[in-house]
Amino acid sequence: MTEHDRTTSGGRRRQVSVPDLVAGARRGEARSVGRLISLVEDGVRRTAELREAMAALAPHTGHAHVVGITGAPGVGKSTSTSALVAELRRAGQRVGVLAVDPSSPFSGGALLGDRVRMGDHATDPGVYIRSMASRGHLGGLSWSTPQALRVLDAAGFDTVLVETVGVGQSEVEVAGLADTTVVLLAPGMGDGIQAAKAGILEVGDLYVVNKADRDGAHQVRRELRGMLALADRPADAWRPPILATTAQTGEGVGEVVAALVEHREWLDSSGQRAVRRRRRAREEVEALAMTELRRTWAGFSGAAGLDDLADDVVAGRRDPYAAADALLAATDDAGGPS
Ligand SMILES: Nc1nc2c(ncn2[C@@H]2O[C@H](COP(=O)(O)OP(=O)(O)OP(=O)(O)O)[C@@H](O)[C@H]2O)c(=O)[nH]1
Ligand SMILES: [Mg+2]
Repeated sequence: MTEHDRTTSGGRRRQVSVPDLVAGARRGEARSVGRLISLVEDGVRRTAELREAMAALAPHTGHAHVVGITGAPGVGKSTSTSALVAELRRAGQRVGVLAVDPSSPFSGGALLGDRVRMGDHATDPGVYIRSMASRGHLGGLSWSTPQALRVLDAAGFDTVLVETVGVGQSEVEVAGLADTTVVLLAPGMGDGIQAAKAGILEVGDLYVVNKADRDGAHQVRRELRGMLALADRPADAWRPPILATTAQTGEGVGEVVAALVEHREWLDSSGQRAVRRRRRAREEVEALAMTELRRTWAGFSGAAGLDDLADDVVAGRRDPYAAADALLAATDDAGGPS
């Protein structure tokens, strides 16, 4: 995205006001949506604008069905996402796509291949596709991705697909963000073992074995079925279906959409949507508050500065509890994290 309307350090007036951007996004203008997400990516450097934007967007959120798509590198997440977009468009939905790269603090380049794979939708005004870095620090996914999701939600997309590579904690994190989490597997990648390791057996609402055209797809399904059967679930819990797709041809993708609809209905009838969204909001508020606190603490100088307190602890002049108390007291004196 080269169309950032960055404010310069000289404080020159920005070209587009936040209310204009929000209004544009609400009309479904891709350019405004893109600029708001850039604002999220710029994060702490543009806090005032970001706050203004989030305040203006808040009343318009809550409509979108957020679907997380996760799985090991190369299982076919981007190809599946593109096929899902096509299917959802056929059903008349407006669809947003957020491809989050949790391993990189930079967006754009690394996901160039995605732009090719999702190129079919590049000129469709009912589709918005954006790659985003999630930043390797201060909360990762839990900080920036929910805010980008809020932009897409307020922009009126019916479904928002969030693609995240399953590396370590990220599939658990994406599960925290989504209303419905789709875990993708594929034959020939040692996925069975990986699945157990990465804890994805707990997070999936739908399991999709992609590359069904390849040998071994049945085997993966069988293994997965066996492992999921061992999971302890209450009688009224959602039972994650295991589906098979060939994302390249679109085969089986209709069934995935049907399962998404079923899960969405279950979320509503069981009350789980509210439970999940509250948990999501709690984590978001906590992550933001922690970020603000750290920023405040890092800015302190003098007697209660974090470095000075650390020196006191190292030298034995204070114990860590007393130092923590002093830090918190100084935060209060500073008027709290505003
Ligand atoms: N045979 C076969 N190949 C597939 C299928 N779906 C995707 N592929 C291929 O698998 C490769 C990886 O697909 P991607 O969609 O980029 O996978 P990904 O999970 O998004 O990959 P990363 O984002 O790099 O983790 C590409 O070469 C695809 O063409 C399928 O159903 N069958
Ligand atoms: Mg991909």
